[in-house]
Amino acid sequence: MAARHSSLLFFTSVLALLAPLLALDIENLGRLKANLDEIINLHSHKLHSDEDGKNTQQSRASDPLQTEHRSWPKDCSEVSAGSPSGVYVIQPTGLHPIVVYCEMNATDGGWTVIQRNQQSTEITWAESWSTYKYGFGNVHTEYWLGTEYIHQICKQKVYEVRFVIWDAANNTKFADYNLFSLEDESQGYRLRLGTYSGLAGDAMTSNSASTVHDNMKFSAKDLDQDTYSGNCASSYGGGWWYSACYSVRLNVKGGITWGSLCNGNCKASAIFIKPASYC
Ligand SMILES: [Ca+2]
Repeated sequence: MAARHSSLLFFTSVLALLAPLLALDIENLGRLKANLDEIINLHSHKLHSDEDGKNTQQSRASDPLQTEHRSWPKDCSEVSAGSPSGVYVIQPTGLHPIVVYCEMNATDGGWTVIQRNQQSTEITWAESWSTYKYGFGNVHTEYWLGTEYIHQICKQKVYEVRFVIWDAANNTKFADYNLFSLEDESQGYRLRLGTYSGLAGDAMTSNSASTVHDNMKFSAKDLDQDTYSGNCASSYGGGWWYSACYSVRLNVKGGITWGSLCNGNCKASAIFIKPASYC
């Protein structure tokens, strides 16, 4: 008991010493307004590492970051079952560690939350291409994880997506697509969706070419890649996979729209992804 206590004590001091290094290594910590002490898998991860004994301490001292990010989950589906929803560090292949909100309660859990918004948000969402690329907002409330990070996560495996829409009466509706991927930046982060199921309506693959989102490139106010003569992102606010212009608009301050389910008066939205269950 005493040994365990001193080990914990030792560990707490190592954590304090390493905190600034870890903070630097987590690429989007500041951008998403997360604090180290609220990251659920930071503490447990470190305690676990410490059980390896003094050799761990040695290697951590010489190369702490190398030791630390060996075993971060690649997305929230790798967070151990039964863990609570909240802020976690993940490390998609080839990237630095990043913080993200993991939704562990909804159907089967293990969802990586790439977007969350609500009607009363204080975020304007009218950000530049580069701000969308690396994410912004607040991981606890409304945020965009980052178009590049989303692309990198989805490169790892075959992913599915769940759009969660709280309609005008605050009922929760889902739109699931059994495939979800973004092409790389040179291809404009073009969106690729699979087959729809759900009760929210198949608004992303609307049958009108002027309002469809599937197969569209991403546009921001300073990078117009839509199919409209004007600039949808400038006219309508946030960055999105605009055509000319939209049937779905989730990255916006007020006016959240999902097809005809809630046209400008949705209460909130979230976008969840995880590896497709049939893979
Ligand atoms: Ca245009």
